[in-house]
Amino acid sequence: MAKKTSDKKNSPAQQENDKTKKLESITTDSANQFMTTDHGVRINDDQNSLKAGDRGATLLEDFILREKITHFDHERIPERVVHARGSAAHGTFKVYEDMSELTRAAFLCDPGAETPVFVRFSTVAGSRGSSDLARDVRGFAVKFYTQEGNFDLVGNNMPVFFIQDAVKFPDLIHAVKPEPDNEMPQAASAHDTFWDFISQMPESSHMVMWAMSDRALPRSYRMMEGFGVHTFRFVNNKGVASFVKFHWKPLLGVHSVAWDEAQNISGKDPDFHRRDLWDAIEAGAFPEWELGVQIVPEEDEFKFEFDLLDPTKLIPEELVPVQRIGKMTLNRNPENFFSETEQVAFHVGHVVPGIDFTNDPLLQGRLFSYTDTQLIRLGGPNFHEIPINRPVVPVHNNQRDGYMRQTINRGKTSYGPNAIAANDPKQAKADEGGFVSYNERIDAKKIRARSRSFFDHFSQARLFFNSQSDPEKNHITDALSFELGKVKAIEIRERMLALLSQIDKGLATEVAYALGLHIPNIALEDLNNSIPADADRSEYASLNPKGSLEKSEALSMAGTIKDTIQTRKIAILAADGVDEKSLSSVKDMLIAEGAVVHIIAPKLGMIISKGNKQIMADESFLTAASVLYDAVYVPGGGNAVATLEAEADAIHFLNEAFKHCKAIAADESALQVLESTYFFKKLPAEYSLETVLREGVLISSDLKQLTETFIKMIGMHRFWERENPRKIPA
Ligand code: HDD
Repeated sequence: MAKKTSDKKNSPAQQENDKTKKLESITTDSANQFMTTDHGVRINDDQNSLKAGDRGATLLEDFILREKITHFDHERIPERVVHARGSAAHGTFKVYEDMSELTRAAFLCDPGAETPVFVRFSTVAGSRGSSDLARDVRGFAVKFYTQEGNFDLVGNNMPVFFIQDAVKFPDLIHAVKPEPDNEMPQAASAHDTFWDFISQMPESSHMVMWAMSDRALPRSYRMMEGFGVHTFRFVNNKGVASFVKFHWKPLLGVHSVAWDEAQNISGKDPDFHRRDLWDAIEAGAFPEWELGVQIVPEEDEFKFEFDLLDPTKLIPEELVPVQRIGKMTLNRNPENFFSETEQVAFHVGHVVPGIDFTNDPLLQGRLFSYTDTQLIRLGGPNFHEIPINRPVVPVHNNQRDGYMRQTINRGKTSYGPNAIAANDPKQAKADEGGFVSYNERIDAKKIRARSRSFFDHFSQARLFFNSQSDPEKNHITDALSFELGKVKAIEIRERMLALLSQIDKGLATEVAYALGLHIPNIALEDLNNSIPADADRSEYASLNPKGSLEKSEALSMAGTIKDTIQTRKIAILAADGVDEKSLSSVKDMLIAEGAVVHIIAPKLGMIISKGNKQIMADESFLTAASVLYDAVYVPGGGNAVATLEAEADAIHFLNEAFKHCKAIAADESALQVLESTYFFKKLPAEYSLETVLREGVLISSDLKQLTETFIKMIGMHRFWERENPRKIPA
């Protein structure tokens, strides 16, 4: 087995830590190696099978052929039943300050310690080959390889969930997955079975608002928040516990794309998010998140108007601020997708001393599901031995054997107590790092029921809606009108309208208008159809209190970080005759700010500038599309301007960028190109910095000033106000 000698070693993307070193020892590279069978025999002919004569039948004896075909036949494993499509990266985590007052978790107590992590982002509903840009929740699963064993924070990019009890998870997933008779639609919730289920489960209202918001269409995995969702527990050395909610805050801000754009990206580049993550890390632009915690002392458990154990509720940041306690940096792409990204096995039950569970019934069910699913997906109980899953600390116990066992356990004993081996491996006392479960008092009757404290199904859905900016609210209205518009059964649409009217009458009225329906009069008590057979309906009736908080700023993306253009993709449209200075000066300044700039021309190859300089085109109008960029610049240059003005694809590029509310800038000498767009005549006649920053379109002859303003515009991400009232036919 050859040690890896990849030239990636010298790139900034190759960062070493404990986990990397361990993986390195079993990573191979075939450079300068002979080809062998799986059993190490060198192969002389990999082009022809062994035959009885050169035109004869193939011989069964051909072990090289048999081995190769057999291995190929068995290459696939079942995809994850949910979160099948994902991509991952390695990195590190460092806590800012000693958190030992709250938790004994060693990796959170030593600011000097660097903990390796492996993070997998995913969509939920689609198959492995589906598009990254489906409207969906995104998985955000982090494996911390700590010195006390692995801790997995298996979260999503939304802080709440659709259901309150794990027993409903298979129903939820069956409802959202493609319908079983015809396996349609792929990676989409816009169909009858999903909304049929949702329309009878008012507890999903809050999560539905998140899923119909722009949060379901991230611009990048690097620009998403992450949430542990459930309330967990921190436990300190004295055994004192506090409730904790985990957050990931991206340092690039939280940004999304438009729905029309998402649909287009799905066709132009279904790997958009995967590529974006990979490219950023390869370029050394390492994505970063701060780990945040909301802490609630045990004695405050009942202080809130919602139940901390209810996973359809968040703790508004106004009530309990998020403390940022550390930073995660992703700095290395995997070497091999299957071995690492596909075989990684996360589990909410992988905790370390100092982190513990609560009785959230969704969390409790998850604690069973994750090991169980790995048994079928990875084929047996030894999946913890797959390199990506191994902790960086030694593993010793009396578990033995099973399919594909890797460890060679020495000695006679695989039981305890044992005298033969002096009772090794030994149990560890708490002060030796042994995991001791939090001593929660339990005194209850065995019962299948739901606590009444879980029955406010609407007030946080309303809080979320009220906290959105006007464009964000419009997007939610449009998303619901789209999704329910794809539903065929009128009664499902109507039930949804009744649910929506409990959240916000105006929202329900607008969606009803789009669907050409009236809001039916269904009483609050009759909305919930998720009730046990013998239950009294009234015991399961939804509640809809007003809620004491009107708005929570943190729930909107409008106020996110908007002062960086790091890794933003900018298109420069050019053709022969382009003014080289107008192109290069803007390009260089954008690159200096960390942006990625592509020159897009009518064809690939060299562009000859006005001054006869050769400039390489990165893409042509055939290979590129405006939906793959964040902003567009059009430089000057007489012939180039004439070419672009006559190039329908260039005009479409600009119209579409305008439609998707992106920053557009042009050298004044390229005015003609902009004049040919649909939107030009709709721009305000008066130009001031204020109108430019409102409209997001800038035309100027002062290239330095143009670039400075353009950089501000790109940092603002999108000019969503543009959508109303103008729609662009692009
Ligand atoms: Fe789950 C995978 C997140 C509820 C059962 N889940 C999975 C992954 C993420 C989440 C990010 C992908 C991990 C990876 O990248 O490999 N799941 C969540 C969150 C939930 C949640 C944030 C609610 C708060 N999940 C949930 C419930 C159940 C499951 C209630 C079952 C009772 N989830 C699974 C699973 C998966 C999974 C079937 C599929 C693949 C895997 O576990 O490893 O066990």
